[in-house]
Amino acid sequence: MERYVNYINGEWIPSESGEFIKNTNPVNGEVLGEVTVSTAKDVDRAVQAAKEAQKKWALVPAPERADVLYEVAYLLKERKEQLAQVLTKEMGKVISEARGEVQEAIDMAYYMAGEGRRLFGETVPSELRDKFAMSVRVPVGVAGLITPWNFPIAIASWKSLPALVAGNAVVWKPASETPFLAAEFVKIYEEAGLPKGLLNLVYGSGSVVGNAIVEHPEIDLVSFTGSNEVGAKINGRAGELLKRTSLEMGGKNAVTVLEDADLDLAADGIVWSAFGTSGQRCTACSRVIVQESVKEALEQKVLQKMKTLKLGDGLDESVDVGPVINRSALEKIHEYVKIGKEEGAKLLAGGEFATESGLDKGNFYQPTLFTDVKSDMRIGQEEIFGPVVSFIPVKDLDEAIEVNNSVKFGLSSSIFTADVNKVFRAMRDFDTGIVYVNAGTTGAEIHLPFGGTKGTGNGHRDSGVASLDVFTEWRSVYVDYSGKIQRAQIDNY
Ligand code: UN1
Repeated sequence: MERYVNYINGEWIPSESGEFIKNTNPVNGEVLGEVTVSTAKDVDRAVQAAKEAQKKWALVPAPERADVLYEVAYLLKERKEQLAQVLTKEMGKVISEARGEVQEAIDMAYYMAGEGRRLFGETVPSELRDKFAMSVRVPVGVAGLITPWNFPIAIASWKSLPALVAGNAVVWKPASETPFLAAEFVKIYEEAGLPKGLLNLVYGSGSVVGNAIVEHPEIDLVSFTGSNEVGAKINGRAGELLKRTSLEMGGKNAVTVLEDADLDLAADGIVWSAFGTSGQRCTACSRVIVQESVKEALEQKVLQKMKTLKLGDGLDESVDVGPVINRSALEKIHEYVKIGKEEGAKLLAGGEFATESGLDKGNFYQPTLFTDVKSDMRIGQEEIFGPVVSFIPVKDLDEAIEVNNSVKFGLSSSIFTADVNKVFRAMRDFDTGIVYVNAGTTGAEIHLPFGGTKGTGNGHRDSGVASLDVFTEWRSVYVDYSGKIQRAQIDNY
């Protein structure tokens, strides 16, 4: 049986706990292998290694640090298929999406390697004569990364690559559902020549390891993607400790469809962004805000397309929708379906576990469509993280904007319309961090900032150049070459 262990200071070693937990395939419950259960002591060892290594790494010129990232990119590219297979087996997303996700990591590696020759600061004029002013980026120190299972390599790449190119060291806790891919990613860094101690891997389910990362006095910042519940706890504790955090949490993303839209295009966008990855994306479309006059026509088109979706093992190239991650996710989704029915929403498709032969051993849920949902119903407000979409009828664009913005999250939204004026209204008035026009709510590209407003995040962004703001401190530097002590704000006025 495959065994995965911690990677601390360049060595693969089991946790001192001596415990292991099983890693299973969500398609059929097959045990894929087992993984060490780390402890707070492992985290401490990882932090000590990271701290030592970071001091030297910060002195390596950034273009030289970037050489390692280019190697990471080449190796990811070379192993794209192998990594995608691991991803599909332990997480369940279909193989084409798994390949796409590995591609995101490849793209991020090239992009952040390029940052080794930029990492731009600013030069600005000084208020005073014979004085030079600039701001430069400096590493923060040791970064604690806590990453989710739904995009186990893409999100890990969004965080680890900018952290490392900017001169930090990393202690990483991947989700316990996707431990193998994490180990494969770390092996790539190792082969790419990353000096030991700079990237340390610890595993844990439950809160012990996560807490140890948040609370460790020598972890300077925590970058987290995951549930709002956990994010809020991290925010609270890190706040007390005055520790930097970057939090990326839930979404309740909506596609708005106006009566002048191309309804076939909109239906394609809805089906892809609601049921792709079995709805388990932070960016998944969970609401369709539709103008009343085209509601029924759009429902029919979406229902038609839903009928063609094939559920099954994501390794089969013809499958469209894989399982959800585990039993408790499956039950949570079903619970929301019950809530939706009780609230008076009309169920047009799905609403049950998918138990046909071939699916009975896995965590499969039927793609589900509710209509006549009122925006204030729980299924119209809360994140379900599964293949369930709610149609909410509205009169016009004004009401659509109000409904779009009525949730506590603010990650992604989209509008389908042929009217350029309405496009610009939506771009301005949708209150999310990402807005799509004539496309679904998913599909962010790595060179743009990824993140959301309100309850989705705390103002930071993953990926894009904005991610460097998470992993660097700004240092303002003033060089006075006048030969005298000039008093700012006084001598020049
Ligand atoms: C996520 O769901 O947390 O934009 C990430 C997208 C993907 C990333 C999703 N590129 O849907």
